[in-house]
Amino acid sequence: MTLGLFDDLPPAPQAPEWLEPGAVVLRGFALPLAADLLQAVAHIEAHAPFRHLVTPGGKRMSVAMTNCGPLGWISERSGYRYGPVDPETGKRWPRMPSLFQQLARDAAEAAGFAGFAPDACLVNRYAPGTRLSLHQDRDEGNYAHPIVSVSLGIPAVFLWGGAQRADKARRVPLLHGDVVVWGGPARLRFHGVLPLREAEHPLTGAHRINLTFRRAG
Ligand code: MD6
Ligand code: FE
Repeated sequence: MTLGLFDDLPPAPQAPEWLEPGAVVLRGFALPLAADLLQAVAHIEAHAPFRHLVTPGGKRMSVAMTNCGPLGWISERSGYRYGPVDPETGKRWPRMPSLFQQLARDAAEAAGFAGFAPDACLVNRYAPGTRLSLHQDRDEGNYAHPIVSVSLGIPAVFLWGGAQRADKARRVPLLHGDVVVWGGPARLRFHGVLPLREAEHPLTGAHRINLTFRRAG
């Protein structure tokens, strides 16, 4: 039974789940903003379509990606880099909505990283079967800034590894509205995403959307 009286209240904040010092899962942190975030993604996608990047090694990534903000993350034959222009359109990446900036700042602060001002937001789209193998986020100039990663849509299992690729990775289920922040001593941890299972979400259909905020410049 539910009490109608409480139906309009925001969800109760959940305790942060620390993966290790510097790395935390904030359950449901983005939930109140989810519909607005997805509307903004639709706008971004209309200007900078999702595409499957090819790794410098020549493999097509199963994750579809686009970006917003002053800098976008791209893959080229010569390697990964951040740049102000979308190579597909020749135009600058769409602006980072202030809602995105505020969410990233608030989540980073909740994880102990005050004053985070991202200049890059990588938008990732996963379909069932899409995976992301273990990697480090190491194309940013300055590892003093954390990474903020927002999950929307269908569930995923996040892999949280160690300092070496071969280190045993922990499996962390991520649901719609969950936010993971990693920085400080955990900034260069290996991480990835297991192949997504078939699922449907009322706001995203058969997709997971991940927003990854960085300070790249
Ligand atoms: C996630 N994504 O989707 C985590 N990193 O939950 C990443 O770690 C990531 O999607 C680098 C490039 C693309 C990504
Ligand atoms: Fe990553």
